[in-house]
Amino acid sequence: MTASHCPYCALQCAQTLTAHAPDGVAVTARVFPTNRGGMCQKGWTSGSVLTATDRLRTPLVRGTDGELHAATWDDALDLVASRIAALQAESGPDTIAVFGGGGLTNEKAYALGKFARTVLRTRFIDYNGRFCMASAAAGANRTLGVDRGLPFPLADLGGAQAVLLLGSNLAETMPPAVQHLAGVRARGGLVVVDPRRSATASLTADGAGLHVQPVPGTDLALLLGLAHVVLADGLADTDYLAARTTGLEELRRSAATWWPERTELVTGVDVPTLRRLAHLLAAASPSRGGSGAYVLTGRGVEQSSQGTATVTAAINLSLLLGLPGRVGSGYGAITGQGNGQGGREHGQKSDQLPGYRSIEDDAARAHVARVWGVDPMTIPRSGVPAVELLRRLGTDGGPRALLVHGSNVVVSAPAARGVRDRLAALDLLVVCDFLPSETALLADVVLPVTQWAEEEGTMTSLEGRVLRRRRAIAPPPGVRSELEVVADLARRLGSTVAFPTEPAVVFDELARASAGGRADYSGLSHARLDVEDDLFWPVPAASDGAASHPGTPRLFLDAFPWPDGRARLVPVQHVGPTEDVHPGAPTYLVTGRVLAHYQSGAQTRRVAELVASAPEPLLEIHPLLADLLDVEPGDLVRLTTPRGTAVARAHLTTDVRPDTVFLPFHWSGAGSANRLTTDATDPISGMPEFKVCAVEVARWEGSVDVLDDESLLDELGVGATAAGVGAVG
Ligand SMILES: Nc1nc2c(c(=O)[nH]1)N[C@H]1C(S)=C(S)[C@@H](COP(=O)(O)OP(=O)(O)OC[C@H]3O[C@@H](n4cnc5c(=O)[nH]c(N)nc54)[C@H](O)[C@@H]3O)O[C@H]1N2
Ligand SMILES: Nc1nc2c(c(=O)[nH]1)N[C@H]1C(S)=C(S)[C@@H](COP(=O)(O)OP(=O)(O)OC[C@H]3O[C@@H](n4cnc5c(=O)[nH]c(N)nc54)[C@H](O)[C@@H]3O)O[C@H]1N2
Ligand code: SF4
Ligand SMILES: [Mo]
Repeated sequence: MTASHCPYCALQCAQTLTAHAPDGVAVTARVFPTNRGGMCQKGWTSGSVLTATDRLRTPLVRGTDGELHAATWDDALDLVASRIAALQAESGPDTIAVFGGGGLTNEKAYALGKFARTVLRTRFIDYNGRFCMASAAAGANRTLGVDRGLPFPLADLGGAQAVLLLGSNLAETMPPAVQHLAGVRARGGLVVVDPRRSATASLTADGAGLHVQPVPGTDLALLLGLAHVVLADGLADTDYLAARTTGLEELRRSAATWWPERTELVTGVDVPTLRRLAHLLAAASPSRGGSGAYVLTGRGVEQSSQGTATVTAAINLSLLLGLPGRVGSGYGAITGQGNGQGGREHGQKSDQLPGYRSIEDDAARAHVARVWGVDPMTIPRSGVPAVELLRRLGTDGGPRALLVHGSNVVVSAPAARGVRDRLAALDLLVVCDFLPSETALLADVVLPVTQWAEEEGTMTSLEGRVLRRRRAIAPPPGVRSELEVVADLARRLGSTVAFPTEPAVVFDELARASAGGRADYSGLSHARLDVEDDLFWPVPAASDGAASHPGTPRLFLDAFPWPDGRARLVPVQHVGPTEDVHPGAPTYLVTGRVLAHYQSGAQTRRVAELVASAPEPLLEIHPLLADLLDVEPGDLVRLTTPRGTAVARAHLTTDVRPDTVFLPFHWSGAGSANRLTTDATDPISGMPEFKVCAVEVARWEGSVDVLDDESLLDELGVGATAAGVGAVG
C-alpha cells in the first residue's frame, strides 16, 4: 500500500494506492486535512487511466506516408535532437519553443525550465498555467507582494462567518472541499457570485447565504460597487488600513464613481442586494466583532481580459475589510491544476526562474546560474505568454518547433481552430504524453511517459503545501519518465549541464535554486516530506545547528513582503469584456467545467464511468431563450462566433440567465467549446478571456456527431479560417 495523492486537481485529495495485476492500482481515499477522507468521481476512477487501452507504450514517429509509426527510443530521440540542432543552426535558439503544464511535478517543471534555458537557450517557454492562474498570480503579486493561491490552510475556512466566492464552482470542481463551507453555511454567510445557479450557488439555498447572478464579465464593477458601499457606509477597517496598507486615497477616488445605482445598471445586481452583501461581509470582519471573512476567486472572474484588475479589486475589498494577514480571515485564489501552484514557481513560466524569481533580475540570474553551473549571460531573457507563443508558431520569424509537456492545446487553448493551423505550420512538433491526446495525434514525434502512480515526485497543493507523489507500481515497459527524456535530449544536444534523473536528487537541486526566492523550498527534501506532510512554503533551510524551519501555513501575519511591510491598494477601473453582445451575436457564451471530466478530457474521456455520467457537452440554455429560438430539449444547437462554429445538444434549465448560455470545454469534435472562444488576453497577465464572449445561437437542422465531425463543420464553411487566430471581432 502506497500513500499518495490524486492525479487531477489542486485539492490533491490523499489516496492509498494498492498495486493489483495487471499494471493497475486500486484507489481508496485517505484522511487528510483538505479532503477529510473524501474524493470525487474522478479520483475514485483515476486508476483506470493507467491501463487505458490506447495508453502510449512506445515512441511514435510520423513516416513519409503521413502516419505515426512505432519507433525505438534511440531513433525517436536521435531524430528530435538532430531536427532541433538543424533548426537552431538555421534560425537560432529561439526557433524552438516549449509548452509545459501545471500537472507536471515540481521536479519535471523545474527540469523543463532548466532544459529550455541551458540546453535549448530559448526564451520561448511558457505553460498552460497561463490559461489558469496567471491573473490571480499577477493580482496577488502586485498587492499582497507574493502569490500563494491560499495563503492559509483550507481548513481555516471552517470558522468563517462569511465567505464571498467569486466565479468558483467548488461543488463540481473540488467536491470534497465543500466540507470546509459547512460552518459558514450554518451561519448563513456563504455568498456565491456566478451568472449561473451552479451546484455551488445552490449551496446558498435555505438560508445558507446568497447567490448573486451578475451579467457575465461585470464582477469588477460589482467589486468596485462593494468597495464604494464599504467606504461610504463607514464599514472599512480604518486601523488596519492605516497600519498595514498604502494607497487608500487613490483607491477611494477610484471607487467614488461606483455608486450603487450605477453598479446596478452595469451588473444587474440590485441596490438592496449590493448593500446587504457589503454589510454581511463587514459584519463578519474581526474589526467589527465578526468571527472572520474570506474573499475567494476562481476562474469565473479570472479568465477575463480584465482578470488581473478583477483579482486586484477582490484583494482591495479584502484589505478594506482588514482581512489578509489575520488568522481566520483572508483573500485567496483557488488554484486549479494538480500542481498549478508549484508549476508556477519553478521556472516554466516565460518570465521566471526557480523559487518564483524574475528572469530579468540580475541577482536571481546569478544565483540560479551558479546552481546550474552556467554563465548567467547565457540564460535567455523573458519570452512571451502562452497565447502569444501559440500565435507566433510557424509564422515568419516565429518558432519553427514546439515541444509539448502536459497540455492538450488543440482542445483547451482559446480559438483552438487557429492553434491547430499554427501547429500544422511548424517544422517539428514533439509531444510527451501517456495518452494519444488530440494534440499528440498531430505530432511528428510522440514520446510516451510515466504517469502519477508510476513515479516519484512532489506536488504543491492549492494551500502551498508540498506533498509527495509516490510510485506504487512499475511503469509499463517502453515508457520513460520525463526527467529521463529531458536528460537524454540534453546529452544528445551536446550539453555539459547535469540533468539528474532521480526525482529526489532533482528536488534537492530545485531546493537549492529556490533558496532565498519567494517560494523558498530550501529546507525541504523528499526524505523530510516523507515524514512531514504539513509543510507549507516558504521553508528556508535552517542555519547550522538550528532546528529545521517549520514551514509557513499562514502568510502575512506580521507583514506583507514589501520593503515597508505594507500591502498595496491598487486602483482599477471596469472596462468590460473585449467582446460584448450585439445584434449579430446577442447572447453571452460562458464556458467552464462539469464534475465528471477533467480539463481537455484527455484522461477522463477514457474512463467508462465518467463517460457514462457525462457522455457529451450539453449546452445550458434558459427555457425563455430556447422558446425564442424554437429549441426543444435535446435539440442540436448551432453556436457561432468569429472564431468558428460548434454544435451541441440543448439542456434547458433556469439555472442560467436568459441572456447567457453555458458550454463545458472538456470535449474535442463539433461540440468543442474552444472552437468559439476568443483569444483576447489580459494585458498584464496574458490570461485568455475564456469566460465571456458574444455568440449567435440557432437551432441546427442538420445531423452531426458532436463528438466528432469537426471536418463536417469546416466543409460546410462554418469552421474557423486560417485567419481565425487573433481575429477578434
Ligand atoms: N470536475 C473538474 N474539476 C476541476 C477541473 C476540471 O476540469 N473538472 N479543473 C481544475 C482546474 S485546472 C481548475 S482551473 C479549476 C476551476 O474551477 P472553477 O473556477 O470552479 O471552474 P469553472 O467551471 O471554470 O468556473 C467556475 C464558475 O465560473 C462561472 N462564471 C463564468 N463566467 C463568469 C463571470 O463572468 N463571473 C462570475 N462571477 N462567474 C462566472 C461559471 O458559471 C462557473 O460556474 O477546477 C479544477 N477542478
Ligand atoms: N473554454 C475554456 N477553455 C479552457 C478553460 C475554461 O474554463 N474554458 N480552462 C483552462 C484551464 S484553467 C486549464 S488549466 C486548461 C487545461 O487544459 P490542458 O492544458 O489541455 O490540460 P489537460 O487536459 O490536463 O492536459 C494535460 C495533457 O497532458 C497529459 N499529462 C498529464 N500529466 C502529464 C505529465 O506529467 N507529463 C506529460 N508529458 N503529460 C501529462 C494528459 O494526458 C493530457 O493529454 O484548460 C483551459 N481551457
Ligand atoms: S477533488 Fe480533485 S483531487 Fe480530489 S478526487 Fe476530485 S479531482 Fe482528485
Ligand atoms: Mo486550470
